[in-house]
Amino acid sequence: MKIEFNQFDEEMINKEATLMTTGNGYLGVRAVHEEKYRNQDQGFFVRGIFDQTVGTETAELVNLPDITELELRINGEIFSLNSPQITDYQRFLDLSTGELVRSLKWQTEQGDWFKITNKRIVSQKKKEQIAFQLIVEPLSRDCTLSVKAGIDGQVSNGGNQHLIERDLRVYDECVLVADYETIESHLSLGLAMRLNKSGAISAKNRKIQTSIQEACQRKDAFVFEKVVYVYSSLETDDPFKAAKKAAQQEITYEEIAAAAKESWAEFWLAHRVVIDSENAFDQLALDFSCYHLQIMTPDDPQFSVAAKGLTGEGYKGHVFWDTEIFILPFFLHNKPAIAKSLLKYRYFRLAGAKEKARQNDYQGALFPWESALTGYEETPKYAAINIRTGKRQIISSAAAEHHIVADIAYAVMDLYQATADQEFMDQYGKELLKETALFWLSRGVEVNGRIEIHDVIGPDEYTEHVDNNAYTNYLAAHNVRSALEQQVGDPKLHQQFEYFLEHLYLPNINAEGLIPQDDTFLSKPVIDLSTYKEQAGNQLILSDYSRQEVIDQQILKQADLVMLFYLQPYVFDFATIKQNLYYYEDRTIHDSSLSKAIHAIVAARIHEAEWAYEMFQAACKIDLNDLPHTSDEGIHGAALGAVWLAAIFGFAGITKNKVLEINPQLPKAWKRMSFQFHWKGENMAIDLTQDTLVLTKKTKKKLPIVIEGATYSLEEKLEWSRK
Ligand code: IFM
Repeated sequence: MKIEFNQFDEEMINKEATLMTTGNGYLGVRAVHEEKYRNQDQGFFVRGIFDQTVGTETAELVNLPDITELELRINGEIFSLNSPQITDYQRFLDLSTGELVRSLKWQTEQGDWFKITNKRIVSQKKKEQIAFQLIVEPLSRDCTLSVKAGIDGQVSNGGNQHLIERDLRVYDECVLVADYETIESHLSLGLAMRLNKSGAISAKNRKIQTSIQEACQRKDAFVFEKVVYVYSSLETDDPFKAAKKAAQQEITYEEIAAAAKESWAEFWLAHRVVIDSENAFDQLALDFSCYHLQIMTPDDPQFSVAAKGLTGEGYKGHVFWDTEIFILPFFLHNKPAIAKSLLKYRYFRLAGAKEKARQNDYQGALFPWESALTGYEETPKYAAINIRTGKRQIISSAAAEHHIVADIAYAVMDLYQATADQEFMDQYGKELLKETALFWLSRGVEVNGRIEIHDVIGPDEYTEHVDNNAYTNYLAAHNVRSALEQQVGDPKLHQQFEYFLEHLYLPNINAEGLIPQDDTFLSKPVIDLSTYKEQAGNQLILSDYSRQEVIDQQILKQADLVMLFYLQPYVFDFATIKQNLYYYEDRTIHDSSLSKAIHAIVAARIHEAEWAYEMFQAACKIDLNDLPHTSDEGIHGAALGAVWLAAIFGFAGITKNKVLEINPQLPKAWKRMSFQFHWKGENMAIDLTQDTLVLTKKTKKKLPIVIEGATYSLEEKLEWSRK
């Protein structure tokens, strides 16, 4: 269970930093090397610390002071990975323990050899704690060593300064404490670093550091440790005091590492998807996904998951539909309390969503396309300049990608269905359903006796400002139907819901058997997309065509109707799904990282397990590929969630419709698959081979399960075989 890079390559430096991020949902530390390198982007983030300063269009997740840097000198020579004499280089993130390790041998210009090992681990239970260790072993002769380490506030988000340094202190000669405040959002931040050695302190240019010098005997080891604590005013009134207090307690790297490793062992025991595959990479990709899902997700309802987790500055730390549709299901079926917490985040932000609806003359709640701490719209107005047209591209998602409203409602119902938690529904779910349903009542327009939804962007962002996007209309119907089922509001409102549902236009199959993605899509010209499909993810099409030209053709960036098939598998019959999957996939470039895994699920459901497997494997490579810059700005959080979705809802073949249905579709390469799945308050163990299925749970409570069309009752154990 390791992500390894056994060669230092400056070109890969930021990819490594992203992929091997350590964290715990509260904080994330990019896996930057301890030394400074020219293109290395350091990143240290705490969920919820957003700021918007002059010159920044929207709030950004603040990149916090650097705590990783460590300057090492041996006999006066500064250590660098660019030194020509480095052997036995190994660097890996052990997913099973959450520990990042780098070890190597270095020969100085004077000809002496040293073994240098750096370790890093983030505590899982004490969320504010991070530990670092450096071990230097002189292999040739005695030496003099010096290290410089501390807290470096000379940081920014791509040049935007967000922090004011308020105070820097040293306590007990080995505890450095720094106090910061964000410039506009006025959040306080206390950072403390406990060192296992004391030295000369300096504090200037927003940097506080200790310089330690020591002699070290041959075959002895120099062990240097740093334990860092970070608190903010989002948790405590006096973060400086909290950080200082925490750092004044003596603790070793090994103690912190032992506790963190125990937490990870518990996590994997309960939540690992175990695959016996011909391709070992499948297991690694699933482990990588689960690891990142765990470290990207806060367990506090005031916060949600950023599109890049806490691994980089990409998308400014904003929250998208990615959370409810791609990430939440992993938690729903593994740790339902976290799924509830993610929906509470939306509940607590209803004010911003209602305000956005009001500003746009709608009723109810129009959730922002991009959300941060406040819950108000955070989508930037413009994207990068299109090098073909020379024009800044307007981002229309905030104005039209309104399906996010129904996506949130979908997640509310998904949660209710899986947990049967009436209390959650009464306390949070109903209000979310009511406000989102009210939005759709006002969003629809009546045209010749039917309700239509105009001027939207569906999930496919290569098609803009269209009427009656099928995904949006069906999800809106589901939203309003759910509100009616839950009887939110008064009888007058129920009548309005009924009227909406009776009159809403739901695009259905045409004479050719196709469901129109929207009113105009099928009448647009078709072009050969094979070159672009081969280079999926690169948005190459935008260097050959302007955005408008892309919009005006049958070109999809990502799953749209296919997304609807995934979420509402019971609405269409098998033949319709099959025909439309072929048709729309042909026109989909998969330039969005959210696309292939969803196609894999739907392909598996139409019994195209091998095609599904191809798409699954491609989805696994969104971050885990050899290309140096695909993940520089952070991991693709939703894509990692979707890898888990593809395994569970694609290959294990789970569909949820009040009862659980299982139609296994393992690809040929998979001999076996086992995982745990939380459903209706029960924790089930599911074990599959090509032709068998064993379900076990701890209680005798009867649970109906449909397997390949036949209904069974699961008590403690159910064994099923296809033959
Ligand atoms: O939410 C997605 C969107 O669907 C495609 N562009 C990237 C966003 C963030 O991941």
